[in-house]
Amino acid sequence: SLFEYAPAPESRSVVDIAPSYGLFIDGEFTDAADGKVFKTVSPSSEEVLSEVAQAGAADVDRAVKAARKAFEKWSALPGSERAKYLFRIARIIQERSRELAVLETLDNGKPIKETRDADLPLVAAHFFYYAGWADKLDHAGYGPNPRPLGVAGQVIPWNFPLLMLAWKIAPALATGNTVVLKPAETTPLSALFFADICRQAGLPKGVVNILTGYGDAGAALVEHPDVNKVAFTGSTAVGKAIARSIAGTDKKVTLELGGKGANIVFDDAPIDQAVEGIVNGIFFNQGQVCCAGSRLLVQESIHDELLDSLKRRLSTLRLGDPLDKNTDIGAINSAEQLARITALADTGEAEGAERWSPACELPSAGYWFAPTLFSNVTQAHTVARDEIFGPVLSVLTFRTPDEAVAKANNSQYGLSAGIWTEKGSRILAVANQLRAGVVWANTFNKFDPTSPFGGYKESGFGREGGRHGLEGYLAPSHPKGER
Ligand code: TXE
Repeated sequence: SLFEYAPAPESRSVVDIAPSYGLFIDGEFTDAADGKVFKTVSPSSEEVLSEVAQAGAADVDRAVKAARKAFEKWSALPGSERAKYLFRIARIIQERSRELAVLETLDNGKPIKETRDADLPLVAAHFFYYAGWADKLDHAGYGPNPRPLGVAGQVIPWNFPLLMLAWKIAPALATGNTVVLKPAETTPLSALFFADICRQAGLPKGVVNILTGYGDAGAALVEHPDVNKVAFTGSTAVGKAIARSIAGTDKKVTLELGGKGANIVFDDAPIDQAVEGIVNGIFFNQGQVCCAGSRLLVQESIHDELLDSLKRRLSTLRLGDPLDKNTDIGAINSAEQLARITALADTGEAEGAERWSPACELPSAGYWFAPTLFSNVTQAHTVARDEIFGPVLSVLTFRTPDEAVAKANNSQYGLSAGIWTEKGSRILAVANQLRAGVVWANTFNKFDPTSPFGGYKESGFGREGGRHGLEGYLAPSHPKGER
């Protein structure tokens, strides 16, 4: 009947995954110079999906050379020509979005509902948005000849593989830079499919190069002397190491690192709406989100009521096969990440917080972690301080707006925050006092290519997205606009 909604699982046969892939250098797929390969597995089943080439320093050098060579012609193209390629890429992404969504879900473990409705539409939107900028840079206050930097070395994480690629590649190409990008070792496949899309779009050879591999390849890339711009998203530890390694060079750098976002719920908040926002804030992508609302700050007077509603809502979440369209909670991306989450969550109990999870059965194969809530958390607890990067929410209380602000800001990070209240004046007052790159009001995890994103403190620096995202890829214009 019309009232029964039970969509079938998405079929994995919509995507054709080859048994092996090479590196994408100068428009061709090629083996690593030393012939090394590694396997990528599906975190929900531990099935080997494919074997991909493992880049080393020699491959990095080859890719940077290809990007340097391509830069001359690419940067000399009129913006309107570069726009055409970006629009073409955006449209192919839309046309192939079902295939890409299934691929991303298989390689990453996140629910198809998310790849289909969030990741893929945002990926296409990013390319459309920056395509729109490519021919308008001359008129946007960047001087008559806005200059690209050269070769961009980009290193991305595994939590939003294709979206992070879009955040990095779209503004780089729009501004006339060329790219060498290294995806994370646990999620190489969508970047390789993107390489194929570049070929399909007829993008000139060498403008985009994709190097699959580990951290050593990432380090060789950012340290390469012919790389002019470094863009990194990942852990704070690696971000700091990168900043140190390029100190003293003239490379331009943007770092997008960890977070410990506070979701602040005032006593006048619409509770049901807030519960949805809290759930979305921490359980979207299994909490493996840099701007996750991993700290819930709730006004004391509504603590019990809110916690009851939250527990009821968590009990309805469905965990399991990420290709099932009904699934809310998918797999954790890797065994390493699962071990990290487990260890951090265990400190919660050991340090005296109260742990709760809804009844749910974890599949026997793959990497899984049940949605977890810690109450009676104090600011000293590890679960209130460290980024867990998993489906774990820590609940703290406050009495006054000032106390809420103080607690929200009591973090080494400053990436995101949320405010839930009916009072517009309070939204403005509190938002202005929060040291967070993005503050959402009565919503959470809302993204748009037109909005800049980035952090304060140890969450990194520079902004991606929006007009601000262009600045990270342009040289300061010459006083008289001379080149
Ligand atoms: O990150 P890494 P990991 C946080 C999150 C998570 C923790 C560890 O808390 O639990 O980091 O995750 C490449 N030079 N975030 O170990 O190592 C690596 O190959 C250059 C938050 O996966 O930072 C991958 O491509 N590159 C975050 C990318 O860096 C290096 C997203 C990220 O991996 C490198 C991911 C090196 N020395 C993790 N070492 C966010 N901000 O969203 C590794 N890499």
